[in-house]
Amino acid sequence: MPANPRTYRAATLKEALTQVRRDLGGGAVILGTREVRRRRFLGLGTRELVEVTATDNAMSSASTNTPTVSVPIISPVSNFQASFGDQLSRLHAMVEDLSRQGRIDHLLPELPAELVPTYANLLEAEVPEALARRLVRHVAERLEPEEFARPEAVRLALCDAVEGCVPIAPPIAVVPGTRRVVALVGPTGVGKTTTVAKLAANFKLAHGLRTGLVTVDTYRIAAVEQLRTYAEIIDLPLAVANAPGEMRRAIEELGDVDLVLIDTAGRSPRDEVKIRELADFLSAVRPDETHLVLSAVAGERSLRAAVERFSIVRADRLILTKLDEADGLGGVLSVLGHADRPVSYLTTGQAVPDDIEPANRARLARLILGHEVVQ
Ligand SMILES: Nc1nc2c(ncn2[C@@H]2O[C@H](COP(=O)(O)OP(=O)(O)OP(=O)(O)O)[C@@H](O)[C@H]2O)c(=O)[nH]1
Ligand SMILES: [Mg+2]
Repeated sequence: MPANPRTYRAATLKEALTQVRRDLGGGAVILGTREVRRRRFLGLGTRELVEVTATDNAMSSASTNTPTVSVPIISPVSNFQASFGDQLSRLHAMVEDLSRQGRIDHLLPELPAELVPTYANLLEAEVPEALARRLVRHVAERLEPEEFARPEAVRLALCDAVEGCVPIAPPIAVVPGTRRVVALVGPTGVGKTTTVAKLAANFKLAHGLRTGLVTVDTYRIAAVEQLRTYAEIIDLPLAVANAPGEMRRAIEELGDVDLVLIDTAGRSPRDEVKIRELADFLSAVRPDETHLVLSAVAGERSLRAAVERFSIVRADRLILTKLDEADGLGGVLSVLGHADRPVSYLTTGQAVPDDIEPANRARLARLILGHEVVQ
């Protein structure tokens, strides 16, 4: 007689069955499967999980060295279960296969079983394997073994591990009477101009600082007009530079300002020539700070490429935009760990000037882990 049914949740049936196998051994009997929705572990929104209810089968568990997972579905057959029938059979075969090869028990030899779901969740959120292992190992080292089964303790320790991977820069430090020059650079459409407008509005309206704008975005039709519209609404001086040799003049044109924000044309990370051209514009004025603007919606590979290619312009900080739109931040986390540049601001929507905040380590870690949502 099956006893003590237990529930296992995972992103895929295969992962859930792996958990069942680890926990209950080869004689496990699957009592039922269903789909459940749960708030995303990393990022926003919800995701579908597969929940498997299983029990150990005393009849078969101790009897054999050939591990098998039997999958009789004895709960009422729903459409879901029916549609999964085939898949279950295939997975049954796959699990048997893996067991025969002795691989399941060695998939994660160094991880305590209770932390395997945490590891699986990180992988599912597209955190690269090596980083996911590092984070879970950190959790394992931080906690006493008896705490592994306490979700809140695991959550806090994981947050702590993630915080260690997100370097933070202070907000732009403007000293009234001293001109600070700050440039924003980055791939196309990531939100540079909108972020310049948000920063300008906040520094001028909230802090009363004299702020001016320079645009070197003379490539895209209406790009200058976009910034000019913001400049008019916020009532700021705006100067345009069409060539590197015009940069100094453009800044002087703004008059006596405490903060110069330079908006630049979006560049494809693949277009090295244009990025070099941008570097020429900036080296003509040597900004005090250059922030590389990255969209949290972008995948890990393109984020990495942007960080790498824009190193020519000597960006020393990162601004993460569109956190409100991102579906999972595993890629962002991975890139931040390698970017060697701290994050200065986060932007969380299209509204100027509201949807921007100085980066905060704990907040960013919680957002990345889905412990907190934007706004
Ligand atoms: N959801 C969301 N949208 C944003 C955010 N920041 C900017 N946007 C939107 O992204 C789009 C592009 O913004 P821009 O500021 O024009 O981007 P850009 O980097 O200046 O673009 P290029 O100059 O063409 O390279 C606009 O529709 C913005 O409203 C954000 O934090 N969240
Ligand atoms: Mg722009």
